[in-house]
Amino acid sequence: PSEKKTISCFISMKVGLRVSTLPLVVPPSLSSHNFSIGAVHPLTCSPLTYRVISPALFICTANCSISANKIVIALAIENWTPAPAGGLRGASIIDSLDTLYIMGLMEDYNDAKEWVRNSLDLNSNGEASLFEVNIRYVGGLLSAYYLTGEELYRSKAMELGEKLLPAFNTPTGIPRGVINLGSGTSWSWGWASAGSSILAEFGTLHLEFVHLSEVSNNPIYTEKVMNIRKLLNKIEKPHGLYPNFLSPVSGNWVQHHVSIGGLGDSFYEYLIKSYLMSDKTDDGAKTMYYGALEAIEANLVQKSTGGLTYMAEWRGGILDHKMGHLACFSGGMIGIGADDGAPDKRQHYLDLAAEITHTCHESYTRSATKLGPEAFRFDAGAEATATRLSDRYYILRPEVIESYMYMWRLTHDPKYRDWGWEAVEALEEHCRVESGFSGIRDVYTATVSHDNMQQSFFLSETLKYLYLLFSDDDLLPLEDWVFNTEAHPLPIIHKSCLQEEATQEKTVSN
Ligand code: DMJ
Repeated sequence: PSEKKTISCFISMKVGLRVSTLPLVVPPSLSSHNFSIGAVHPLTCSPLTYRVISPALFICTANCSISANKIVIALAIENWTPAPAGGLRGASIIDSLDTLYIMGLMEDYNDAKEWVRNSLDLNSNGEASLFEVNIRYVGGLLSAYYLTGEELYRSKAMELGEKLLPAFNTPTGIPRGVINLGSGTSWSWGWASAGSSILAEFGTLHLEFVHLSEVSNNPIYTEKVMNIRKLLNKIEKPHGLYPNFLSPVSGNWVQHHVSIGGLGDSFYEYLIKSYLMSDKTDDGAKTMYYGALEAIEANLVQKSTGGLTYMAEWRGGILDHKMGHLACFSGGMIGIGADDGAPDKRQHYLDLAAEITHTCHESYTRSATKLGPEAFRFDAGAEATATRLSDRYYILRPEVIESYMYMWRLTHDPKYRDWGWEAVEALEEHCRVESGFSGIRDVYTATVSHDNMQQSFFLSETLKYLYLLFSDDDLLPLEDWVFNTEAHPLPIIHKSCLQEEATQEKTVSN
């Protein structure tokens, strides 16, 4: 069948591998997986503590009494997070499918798969976020399909993709942010100014939609996202910047607030990743990415009095010297894009990526828990610390660890593994609760107060990026995979693959 041809074709020609049978990634066996952390961290890593970050997902520490795997999957099933997905159940299960598989937790992975087969109902009535459903569910299902070759995931992803299409029925084709999957009606978030759509939401569909077209052989998904790009290219951008709010009716910016953190973040990430996922053929995405990065550097990147590089927020030309935890993904993003920048900029981009990652690490080291706040500031005497009570929480977010993982892969500087290990220890000490991991309300207080919430992205992103940080580079190599913004790996669509497909199609039609 054609989908099997496509899936096996995605494997990189560079490593000389041809896979004729599925799956693309063979899960490691629990006993044989070899972790290299001991080699770089002799001080803190005894053989016992290696296992904290082993496939058993942080669970096999000395005083662990419950089976590792059961904790993860029980949590996934009981604490499915309804909030982001409007009645759509099982966010934690879908978000953890690939993590479980990659870590070789096959018993739990199989339980999760059975849940998808028997209980995942995509006809929910409620307020679902197009963005969250796309990055967590479509991304999670596609990634599970590509990793395992299970048809179940492909058909669920296609069914869901089709249900998202009505959100694009607007005068401009810019989708609205909210959709009822049962009825197909869609509307804008009540809190977004003047019925606008949000840059980080409508700009974070490209990777999944291109792959939806791949697996369904239906170009409509690619057409929808290419139309968004066309409009963004056409409209005038203040100082070359992309504001966070756009009207899906008029196609104009609604206000001039620019952020590389919340509301803007993953739009930029998807530009460079679209380019990389196209095997560097998508020049439109490349041009937009480097153009945007230049504007960001000229207008948002700042150096603090203490010498820390950070990304400020921009409100109609006025800078707010605040950096959100969310914006810390940008170290990794600038890092993976460094190599394809103008030759005279490559080292500069790598340096910038390292500086931002360093700043984000500082936001962790300057707290009592060694975990970072939701936002930190560089004004009124503050240097990478939160000054407002409302910014002091940590909800198990991945972005800082994500940048460590990319910077480790790009430089192999052991400090990134050291920093990742500090985060492991802090998570163990402050976030572990009896039934899993919880966010905390104030990173500056060592006697923590838990928020009793384990976000699904902890399973899909935070744990996966930590696992990859301490694994060898050939586990999901960056030459073959891009991670969507929820850390779900999607294969790079290699040029040689497309050529091969075209030849085969020609032969068939002859
Ligand atoms: C995730 O759902 C995604 O990474 C998204 O792009 C931003 N926020 C969360 C994690 O913090």
